[in-house]
Amino acid sequence: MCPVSIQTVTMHAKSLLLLAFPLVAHAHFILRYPTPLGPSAANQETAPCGGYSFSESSPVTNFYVDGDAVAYSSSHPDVHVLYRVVEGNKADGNGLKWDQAFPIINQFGSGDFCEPHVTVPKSYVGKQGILQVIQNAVDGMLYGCAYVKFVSGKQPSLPDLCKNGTGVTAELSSDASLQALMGGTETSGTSAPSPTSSPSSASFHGFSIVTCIVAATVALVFNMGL
Ligand SMILES: [Cu+2]
Repeated sequence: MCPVSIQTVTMHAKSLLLLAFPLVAHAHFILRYPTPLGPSAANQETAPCGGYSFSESSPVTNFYVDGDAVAYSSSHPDVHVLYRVVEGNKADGNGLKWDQAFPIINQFGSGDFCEPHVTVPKSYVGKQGILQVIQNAVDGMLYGCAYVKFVSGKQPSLPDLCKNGTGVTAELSSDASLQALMGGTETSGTSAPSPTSSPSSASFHGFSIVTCIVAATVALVFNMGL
């Protein structure tokens, strides 16, 4: 349902390609806190940790189970986000028992975003594990992980990295694809319908939005006679 005719798009296919590249090759999101397994977003669509895995040299951050900060910088202005944790140093494989650490949110605006009240079951205290952030974004599922040591209590002073950019907001939401990763239901207590849409339908929907934006940009540029 793009507000631009197909002919306009095909006529300016070259311009379309030129404009599409910067949209594809962007930074997705960068986990800032807790310290991520790795700093690059280059392979961020690779599950479960954006192309990184635990090693002996992985940074370890204390994480307060009764409330701590998870901060990232995001290039997408409209994403759904799942926060979850698992004991141990592996984030993939069968039989992993993930615990959701915050209700699914819809985060708006691009830039820094911090959720300062991420909580973990008290049974994690004294253990080490992986905190995973998954964004369902316009270009698909994106993954970032941090290796953490779970400690009791609440974060006494939020890190400087915990900040929100201008106009960056969030609200509680739901997302069938993300909920499916947790077995189809949210653990926040709110009733959620069982997931009926596959993860790929979200990607296709997203892709058509990108296509529309590019097409609209092309139309605008040519209407202005540039
Ligand atoms: Cu992206």
